[in-house]
Amino acid sequence: MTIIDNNLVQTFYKKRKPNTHKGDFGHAFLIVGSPNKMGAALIASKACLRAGVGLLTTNVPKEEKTSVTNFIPEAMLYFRENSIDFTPFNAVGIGPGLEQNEASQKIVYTSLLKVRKNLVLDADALNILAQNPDWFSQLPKQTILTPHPKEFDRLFGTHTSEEARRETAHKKATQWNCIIILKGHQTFITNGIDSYENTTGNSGLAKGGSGDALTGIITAFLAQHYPPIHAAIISVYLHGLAADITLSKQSEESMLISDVIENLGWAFKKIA
Ligand code: B4P
Ligand code: MG
Repeated sequence: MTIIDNNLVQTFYKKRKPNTHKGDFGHAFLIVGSPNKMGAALIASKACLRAGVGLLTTNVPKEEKTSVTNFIPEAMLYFRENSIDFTPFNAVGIGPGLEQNEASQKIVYTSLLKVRKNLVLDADALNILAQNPDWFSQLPKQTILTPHPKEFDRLFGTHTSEEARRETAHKKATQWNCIIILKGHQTFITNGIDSYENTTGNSGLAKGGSGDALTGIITAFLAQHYPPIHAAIISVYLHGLAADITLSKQSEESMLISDVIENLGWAFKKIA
């Protein structure tokens, strides 16, 4: 087991060169949000942009247009009613704030077939996968799954300890050639070959929206051409580090994920 700390992240973090343009930093696509859960879409989108992506397009229901444009003018929009052409995108994140309905199932399945690399599945995208286990065989190579323990058990059966979940995660990552991020205190990451344990983060993250931000950050690093295992490691590390930095002005009780996203910049400065 490798510990995720500043030294490890330094070995692959790519500091920006001065002579670069937005095309160098990729185009992320987030399929997120539904009429009752637009907060998740906004959180994931904001975190994605704060994690350095060159361009972000956010896929939301058409009636939610103004919430995205008002809150995140930097994001472009792609309405859910259209069938999706994935060709412009370097990385795709699906799940935060999505609902588990027929339309979402269709989107998840289409994405498994059409997105051939750099895919992140979270939240209801994972719950939909749990209901359709045959789809595991369709996962693009090195797809990143980001379950919390409850989502993990929906995917792979009930477990009685974290240790048991870690063992299953390792086996399933090997079986399906994917990366599993088992979230929680000391988040565990495995690609079925190597395993990692995170050292950053605090219980201020135990609040709605924290996982949505992580999905946005991972999608941003994938779009920036990080290999999926590096994208997983650096995202989990920075997400936790930004939460630790937030403790200088907030308590674990008062912290909001919006504060954490605002502190991503300070977290980047600590690894640069
Ligand atoms: P959902 O409705 O699925 O919650 P969510 O929208 O996915 O929440 P969110 O996206 O904000 O957080 P996530 O966990 O994805 O309902 C969650 C249900 O699962 C609830 O019933 C809850 O009780 C249960 N559940 C969640 N976590 C559980 C756990 N660890 N054990 C048992 N039951 C659990 O992402 C949270 C993020 O914050 C992750 O990145 C995580 O690593 C980080 N984080 C949370 N607590 C942390 C801590 N103490 N220290 C460090 N990091 C922490
Ligand atoms: Mg979540």
